[in-house]
Amino acid sequence: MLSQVVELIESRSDFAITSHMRPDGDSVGSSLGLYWLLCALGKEVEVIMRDPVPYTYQKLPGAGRVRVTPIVDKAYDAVFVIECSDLTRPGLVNLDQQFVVNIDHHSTTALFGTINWIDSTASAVGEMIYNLCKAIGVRPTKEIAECVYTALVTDTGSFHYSNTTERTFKVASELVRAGVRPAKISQNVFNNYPWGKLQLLSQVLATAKHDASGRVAWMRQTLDMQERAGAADGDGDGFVNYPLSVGQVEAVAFLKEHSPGVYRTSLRSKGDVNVARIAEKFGGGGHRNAAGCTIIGDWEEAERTIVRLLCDAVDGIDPDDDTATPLGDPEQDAQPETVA
Ligand SMILES: [Mn+2]
Repeated sequence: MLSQVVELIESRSDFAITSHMRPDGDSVGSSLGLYWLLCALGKEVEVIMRDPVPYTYQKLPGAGRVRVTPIVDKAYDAVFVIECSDLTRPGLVNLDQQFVVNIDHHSTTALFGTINWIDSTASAVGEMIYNLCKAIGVRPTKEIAECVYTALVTDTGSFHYSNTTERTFKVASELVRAGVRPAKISQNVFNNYPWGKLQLLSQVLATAKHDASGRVAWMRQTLDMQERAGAADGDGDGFVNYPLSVGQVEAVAFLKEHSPGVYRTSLRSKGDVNVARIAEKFGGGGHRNAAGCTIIGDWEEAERTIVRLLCDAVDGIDPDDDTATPLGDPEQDAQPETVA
């Protein structure tokens, strides 16, 4: 919990911060926000990640200082693990030999840390980092504020998603007071795509389909499309939201070919339609309106299975009432996509 994190930071001096593979706005923003907070306290600290900071977040203060490494190669007083459902998600060898502090806002996270600070009411881990600032008595610097604001604005879909609360706006307002220029952050994050991403989007959108009712939509991305577009691995992130912009559509699946026969699947929904329940059937997880899982098998079969479950979900049928066995092996190789 928070008080344990405060006590740990006050009593120790040499820290590392890490987050999940293929980091997103919340993981990069929160990691760097915590980095600048610990710097402000005069601590030794570095951010270590298995994957590089995506192009979209490279303008964040401190992004250039992130050390990309597949292994934890020294002993720290503690390692903060941000936004991870379990200790394998950072993809770092020897992480299990460190004193681990687990900080997350997903209620489904495993309690893998020596200290676990989980707040499922926070819209983003960024909001928790802001609370940590307050608790430890550090005024948010411009660097902290820009990083934390980026976490907030990405994880709430620009304050569109249902995780956006009064508290989110209050924190955002205080971050603006601390020096954040929202238009500048939005420009850097949302109007800063590489050309390849646009080309990839045009190919992916061309595959979009919907069921007879128009309430369920799905689309796919193949490795071949990615190569033709000259797109990077994370360039398909966020595409799942496009079909949801259609008024009638209540649930969306986006199947992204990760390697032959392995599909990273993002699920989104509106209102009461619970896609986390579906993701869990494949060993994934997430929130009611945003979840993810990995499906292993044949394209057509994978699509059919997930579409049927989504159709059931919009009709109010519980996925566990269904006797059909889903594709994929939840015990093997499946891990949640990172979701807001
Ligand atoms: Mn998050």
